[in-house]
Amino acid sequence: MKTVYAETHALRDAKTEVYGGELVYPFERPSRMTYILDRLNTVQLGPILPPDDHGQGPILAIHDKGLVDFLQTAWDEWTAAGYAGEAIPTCWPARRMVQRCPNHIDGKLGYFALATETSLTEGTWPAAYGSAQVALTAADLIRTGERAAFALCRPPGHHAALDMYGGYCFLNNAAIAAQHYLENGANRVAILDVDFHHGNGTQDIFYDRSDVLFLSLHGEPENAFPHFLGYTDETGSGAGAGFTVNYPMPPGTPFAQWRKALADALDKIAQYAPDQLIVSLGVDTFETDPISFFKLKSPDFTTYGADIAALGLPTLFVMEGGYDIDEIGLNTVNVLQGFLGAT
Ligand code: Q9C
Ligand code: ZN
Repeated sequence: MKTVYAETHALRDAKTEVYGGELVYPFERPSRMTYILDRLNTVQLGPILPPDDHGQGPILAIHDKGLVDFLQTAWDEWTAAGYAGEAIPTCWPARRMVQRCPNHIDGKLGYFALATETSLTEGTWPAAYGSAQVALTAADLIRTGERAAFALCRPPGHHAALDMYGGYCFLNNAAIAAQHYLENGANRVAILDVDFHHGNGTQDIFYDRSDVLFLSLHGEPENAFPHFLGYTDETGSGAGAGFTVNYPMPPGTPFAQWRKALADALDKIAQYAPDQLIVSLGVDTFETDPISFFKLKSPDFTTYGADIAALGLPTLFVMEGGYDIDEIGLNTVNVLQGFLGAT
C-alpha cells in the first residue's frame, strides 16, 4: 500500500495545550509521525510519496472562506495585538448571543474555535494546508487504480467543521477527500470514523446530504470530547435523513463490544454500496491512550483492518488521532496490514 506524507506537518509544533487547568506540551505532537514512519519502513508497507498541490479550491469546496482566511492570518493578528503566548480562545458566542464575526483577534478566535485546547501558532496554516493536500493526493492514487492508500495526515481533521477548528484539527482532510471523489465521478462516498472521538466536523459538513454516508464509533458524549455531538438520535436532516449513524460507547468498552458496532456499521456501508470508502483512522481507541477510554489491544487493530477489507471497496485511510506515541506506529500499521492480509 502506498503512503502519502508531507514534511510540512512539522511546522505545526505548538508548545501549549490547555489540559486539566494547566498548559502542557500538546498530545498531538510532531513525533507522532516519526513513530508511524518508522513502523511503515520496518514492515516495508510500500513507497512513501510526497503530495501534489491541488490548491485551495478543494478546501473551499468544504470549508467556509471566513475560516480559511482566518487560519492564514490569525497568527499575525495575534502577534500584532502584542500577546506573548500562543493564540488561545477565551470567549465564545454562547447561548442567546449573536453569531457574528467580530474584528478583534480575541473575538475571532472564539468565533472560529470549537474548543480551547488547540493553540494557534506560526506554522499551523502551512501544516494544515499540506495535510489536506496529502489526503487529496492519496485519494487520487485510488481514483487512478489503487485498491487502497494511506494518507498520513497531520494535523488531523475530523473535528474541523464547516466554519470551526479545534480538537487538534483545522481542515477536515477526510471531508475534503470525499468531496474530491464526488467532483471526479463518484456518486456515493462512505466515511467510517474509527477514531476514539466523535467526528463532529465530518458529521456537521455532510449532515443534510445523501451523497456521503457518515458513521462514527466513539466515546459517548456524556463522557468524551467533543461532548456536544455524537448521540444516536443524530441521524441526518432533510435529504441527509438516515445518512448519519453514531455508535457512542461507554468507558471501558472492550474490543468485542466495539467490533459489534463496527460490524453493524460495515453492514450499513455495504447496503449503501458507495463508490469509495474513506476511513478516518484514529488509534486513540488503544487501551493505554492517555486521553481516551476504550480498551483495544494491538492485535485488535489487525483484526478490524481485515474486517474493513471484507467490504471489498476501494479504501482511503486518513490518519486522525492516537496519542500513546510508543505504540502509535504498531497500532496504525496493524490496521493497514490487517486490511492487506484480507485482500
Ligand atoms: N480530557 C483527535 O483525536 N481534548 N482529537 C480532550 C480530554 C481534546 C482529540 C480532553 C481531544 C481532541 C483528532
Ligand atoms: Zn481522537
